[in-house]
Amino acid sequence: MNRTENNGWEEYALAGQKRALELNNRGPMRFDQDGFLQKDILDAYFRTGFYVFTGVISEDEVAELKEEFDRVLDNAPVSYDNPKDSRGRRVLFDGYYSISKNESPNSSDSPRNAVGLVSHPLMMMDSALRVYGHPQILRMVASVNGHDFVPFHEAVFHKAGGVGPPTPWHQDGRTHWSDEGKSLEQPDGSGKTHGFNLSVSWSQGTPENCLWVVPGSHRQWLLANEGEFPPITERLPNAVPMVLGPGDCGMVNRSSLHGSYPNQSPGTRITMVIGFHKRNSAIGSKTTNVHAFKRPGEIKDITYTKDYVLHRARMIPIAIDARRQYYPHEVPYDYQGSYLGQGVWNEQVRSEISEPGNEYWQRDITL
Ligand SMILES: O=C(O)CCC(=O)C(=O)O
Repeated sequence: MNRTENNGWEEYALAGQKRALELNNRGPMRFDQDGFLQKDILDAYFRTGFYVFTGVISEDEVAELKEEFDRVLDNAPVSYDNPKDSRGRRVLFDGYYSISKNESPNSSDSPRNAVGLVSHPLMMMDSALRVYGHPQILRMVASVNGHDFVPFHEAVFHKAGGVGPPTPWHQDGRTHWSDEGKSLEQPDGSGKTHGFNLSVSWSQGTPENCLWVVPGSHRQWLLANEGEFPPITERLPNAVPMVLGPGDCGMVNRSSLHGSYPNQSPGTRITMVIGFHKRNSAIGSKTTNVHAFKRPGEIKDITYTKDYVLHRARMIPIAIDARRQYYPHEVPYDYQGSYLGQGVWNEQVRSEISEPGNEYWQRDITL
């Protein structure tokens, strides 16, 4: 029996969808005459801790993302011990795949289905790099973080139909809380922040396979005062599903409590998480970095220097230039932030950003 037939899941999912629609935090990106997101959108994001932007990525661009990601999945390693794909080919990005060992009775043996996460897609998929330079997305980012925003981290979540692993309930932000666990981010978005995850979707989300968020949970850290996150086996009564269709983008404050249930539905969910910080929330912050690794699982203590942050910021103008070359008729985003290095895209830069031991993601910014 799957979860949708069992134990009140259907009622839970329906009630969650109803609550989600009542939040008024969903719709297309709308900008004012100065190029900033309309105030009602920003207010809804600051109030609820997330926002769904519909129809951001065009159908053609979604098709390119799907096609390139299919190739990445086809080249997944058979296992962590066997760096060959299922056709015996060398894995181009060995070490970048997180593979789940599935005990489910529906489990398929396909190495593709076992992939739960692919880290650092900007150096694997030119279509992903172009999305990273998308002018509407970057205008939205500047509206939330100010013009001198800087990168966070990127990865593709792959929740295969029937076998997709859950994502435990968690709040990502670990740095900018008071001793009592109050958010240093102010209700209007000012102050130090943990930035946001932007899930770019190229699949059809459903309550069964999508990310769920607890609205308003970004104001208080559950781990403060020796607190804990609830287990993902718990269906939180206030959580709502963040359902994304192909081309939609879901922005989630990294302080919000979020997670996803095991995907027992037939539909696979694929979302690429990209994200950005305020530069002033990053430089000088002392924290534990969990992202600057080939795949999740390691940690290091770090204080972010200006040099570290500005080197990583170079990926923004690189992506804008890659997009400008591919879409010569589109008005490119004019990045006002500082960065170190050349902000252009060519084959020399492709080698630079993927140089072993000095890959761009070695300066990912966990906050
Ligand atoms: O999409 C998911 O299931 C997890 C996303 C997430 O936890 C994150 O981006 O921090």
